Amino acid sequence: MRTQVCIIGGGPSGLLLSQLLNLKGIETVVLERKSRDYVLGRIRAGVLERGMVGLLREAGCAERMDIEGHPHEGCNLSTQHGMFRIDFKSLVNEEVMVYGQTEVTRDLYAAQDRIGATVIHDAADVAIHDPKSDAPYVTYRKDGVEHRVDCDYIAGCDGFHGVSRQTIPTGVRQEFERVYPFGWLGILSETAPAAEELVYANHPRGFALASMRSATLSRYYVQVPLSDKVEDWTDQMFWDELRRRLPAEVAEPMQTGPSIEKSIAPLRSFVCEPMQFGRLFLVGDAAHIVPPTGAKGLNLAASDVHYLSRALIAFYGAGDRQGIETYSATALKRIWGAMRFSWWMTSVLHRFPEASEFDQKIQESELLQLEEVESARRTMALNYVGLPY
Ligand code: RFL
Ligand code: PHB
Repeated sequence: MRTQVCIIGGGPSGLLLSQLLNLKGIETVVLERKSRDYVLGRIRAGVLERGMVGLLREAGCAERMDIEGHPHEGCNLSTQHGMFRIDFKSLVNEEVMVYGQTEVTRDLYAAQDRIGATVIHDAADVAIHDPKSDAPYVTYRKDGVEHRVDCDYIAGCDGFHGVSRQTIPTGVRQEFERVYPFGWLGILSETAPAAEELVYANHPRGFALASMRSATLSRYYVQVPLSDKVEDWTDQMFWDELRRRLPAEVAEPMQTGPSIEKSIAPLRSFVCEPMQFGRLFLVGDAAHIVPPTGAKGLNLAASDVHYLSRALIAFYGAGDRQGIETYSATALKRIWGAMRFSWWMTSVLHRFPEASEFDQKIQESELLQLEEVESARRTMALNYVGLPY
């Protein structure tokens, strides 16, 4: 088989890239290791930046998001002094869209089906060959049969555990990492959200977040030690702990019910540089991971797709190689901005086991500054709604 761009991974990065390229007449083949149902079963991000919302509209798959998504003009931070609001609208005249990653992915698959794009599921043993040559190709196995895809370019959209990043020789790639000494225990429940907007809580017992997917579906998280196992947490224990950490005005009226999903995610910051190697480009989680505190993971994947799709469209349309040659540097500049913000939000909102009393006072002072100083809130709002592309 021959195509112009072979895309490894059928998560949000791979599907969005495929959709944007196909709409400009560029041929793609998407190779996904898992089944479609498996990919759609993942519960992940819930907050979309303005840039991602714009890209989904451009990709022709925003119809349902525009009806069912919830624009939020602010969020709340809760500290030992009480709760205060970060008003995105008045601070930076922007908003974010609350619409789940699962729904985004579902809409992307539907859009790919509509235009007849090639998405191959259950593709095993995907391997990248000769990415530095002018004739790269990708091999995979499906139903016991070996296949080969010859292409011009390869987009590695295969997440943190994929093969694409590992294809870049260790002498070429440099990795930057911080692992945090805690995880997030998250649940999804068919209950009305506890508050109209998201509530991020810094509490002496640890961080908590009240988020949502819709008027009838809530998503909640609590910070837990890395040694905790999901089986150790009954629903009742989760609700009791969440209630302790959220401010009383949110916790008391909060509806509870059985969890329909429960999992623990570790928190890390990770960047791989460079994000290109010959004709291979890394996109999304394949190249970087952020802790979820700033709600940036999915949004960063979208900004990579923005830069790479523009670059490939300029190349195929006008023979312009500039965007292709500078993809890594352009994408990394914005990635490091979001890395800094996610690290900062994680640092001010969590309780770190090794924190000294001095560290604790500094954290309290930082939160007080956010509460009292408008320019501090503006900087946070600017980053939360997303830096411009
Ligand atoms: P994905 O979504 O991981 O998709 C990669 C796809 O590639 C496939 N794949 C392969 N295919 C072929 N061959 C191989 N060898 C392959 N290896 C892997 C995988 O099956 C998968 O379908 O990466 P992508 O598209 O870059 O999208 C990134 C986002 O998914 C990610 O940044 C966010 O979900 C991160 N994230 C969160 N982000 C937020 O903004 N807010 C959140 O609340 C949030 N919660 C989360 C998260 C990520 C989590 N992970 C990764 C465990 C919660 C969790 C649990
Ligand atoms: C979520 O709804 O899953 C969510 C929202 C905001 C975050 C992280 C996760 O910062």
